Amino acid sequence: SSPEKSHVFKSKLPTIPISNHLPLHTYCFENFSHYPDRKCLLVGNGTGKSYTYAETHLICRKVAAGLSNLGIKKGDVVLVLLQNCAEFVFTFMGASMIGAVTTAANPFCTANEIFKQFRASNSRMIITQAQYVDKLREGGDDSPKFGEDFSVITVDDPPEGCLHFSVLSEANENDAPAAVEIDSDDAVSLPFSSGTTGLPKGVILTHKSLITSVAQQVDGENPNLYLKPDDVVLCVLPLFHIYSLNSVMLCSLRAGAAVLLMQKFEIGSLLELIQRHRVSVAAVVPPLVLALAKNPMVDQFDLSSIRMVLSGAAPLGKELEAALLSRLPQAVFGQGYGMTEAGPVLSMSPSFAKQPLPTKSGSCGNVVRNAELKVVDPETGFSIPRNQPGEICIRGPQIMKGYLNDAEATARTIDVEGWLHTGDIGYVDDDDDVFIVDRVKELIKFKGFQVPPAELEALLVSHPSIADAAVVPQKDEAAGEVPVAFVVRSNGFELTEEAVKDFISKQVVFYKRLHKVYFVHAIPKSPAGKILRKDLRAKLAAA
Ligand code: AYL
Repeated sequence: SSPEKSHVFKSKLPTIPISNHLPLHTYCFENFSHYPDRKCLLVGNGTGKSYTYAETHLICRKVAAGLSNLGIKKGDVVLVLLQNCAEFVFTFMGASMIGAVTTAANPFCTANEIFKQFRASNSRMIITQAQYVDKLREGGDDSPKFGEDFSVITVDDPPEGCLHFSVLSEANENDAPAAVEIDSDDAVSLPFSSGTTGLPKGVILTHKSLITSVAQQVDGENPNLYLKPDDVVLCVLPLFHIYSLNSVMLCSLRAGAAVLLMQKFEIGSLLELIQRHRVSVAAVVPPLVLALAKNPMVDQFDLSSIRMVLSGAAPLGKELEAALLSRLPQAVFGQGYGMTEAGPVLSMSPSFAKQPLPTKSGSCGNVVRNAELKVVDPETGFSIPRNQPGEICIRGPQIMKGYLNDAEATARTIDVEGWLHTGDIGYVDDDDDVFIVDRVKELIKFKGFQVPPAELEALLVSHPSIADAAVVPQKDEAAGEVPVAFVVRSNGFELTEEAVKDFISKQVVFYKRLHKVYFVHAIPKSPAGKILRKDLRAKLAAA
């Protein structure tokens, strides 16, 4: 690791021209006039409803006009609180068309969590389902006020005080402002991520970042992720997470494939839908690989249409990969490695390419094209050669513009040379295969969902009987990792494990719940007061 030599890794695929000067919706719908009647969205909820490319594009334009009729302008933020549905796609693309920004959240979030994101993103409107509206009327005294600070649109029967989605989807498409100037550096999507440390922050993804990322996957004569026009791509992972939004929705639209929208994961209906719609490409996370590999129901269905399975968002064991392939012998399996801030994809299996290349089991594929990846020694900051683990860094036009209103966190994550530091430890081997071996950042991943320890720690110390607390990941067979807490009781207070768990579960979405509480006398800290998470993780591993 000498300072003179810099070790930078690039894709084996040639660099390609990328149309990242366009607005995102123009780029995604660039080719659809060649196939207006091809299926674009298939709604997998039993209604059998579907939309062709021409219909989808038209509704997106109507939604653009509808949003604009309701006062949404360029730069405004719309909060989408939806499970997967066609309206999610219409809203995202429609907002893009008028230069507005979509921030999406998990509808299972608590009112508090939703309002935090609402406020931080300065949202103007919430698009949701009727069942989540009551939650939006709650909120504390300082919460944004329903009907005053925001309007609510529901995609189903609107409860009192809400508008129906038809005010958007049935607007006159010609009402949209004629020429919205969109700069490629303007935000289009604002996912929230805690990054390497601290609380969730808005991640500014611009038209340029998302186009670049999609192009790195599906563009070029030899696309890295080869989606064909007759592909049916499974969209069961939530669109409010960047993995599904980017690698499923945007990539499919660009490539002209059909997207099969599934509201939520349930193994029986998933298998039935795969069989009925002849799903050919499945984007999954490790817990879903587990279900497909091990659930006995799988044998009762014909899954022979699946030609590609992409797993990402969390580490996947080799045994599980092997088990899946024995179930789906005709399919090509590979991983993608991403991080919201990175746009999100850093590396992708070359086995999905039009001219596929082999990759090793356990690897996350090769760095994407038109980008640079390096591995740095966390001590010295110098880049290091192949086969040695260090912190993965990525540079390219796909990475985020920065965190919203947080220059300090941005500067901590993207250095002056433009390298984004992931907080992941990994290495690149002799064949350019990327392997992730550890995580040095605070982040905990429950089934691929982000659990930011700092958020739970802040809640814990707000409890009158808790003097100090630290939250760390514990390995878990089904979820990958689960959050567990080390808690110091305040002097003289009684406090049970159950009470601590309940206190947290009332305030957070299900995947942030504590799975165990260990009472201790002190939290180990560095002289500067930083929690020594490594020590706590080691304590768990030893137990
Ligand atoms: P975030 N293997 C191991 N760890 C992974 C992997 C993987 N394949 N993918 C993601 N991670 C971890 O922001 C890693 O610690 O985005 C990374 O820093 O919710 C963190 O998850 C980022 O979590 C794709 C494939 C997107 C994957 C993604 C991941 C988006 C997850 C598009 O095609």
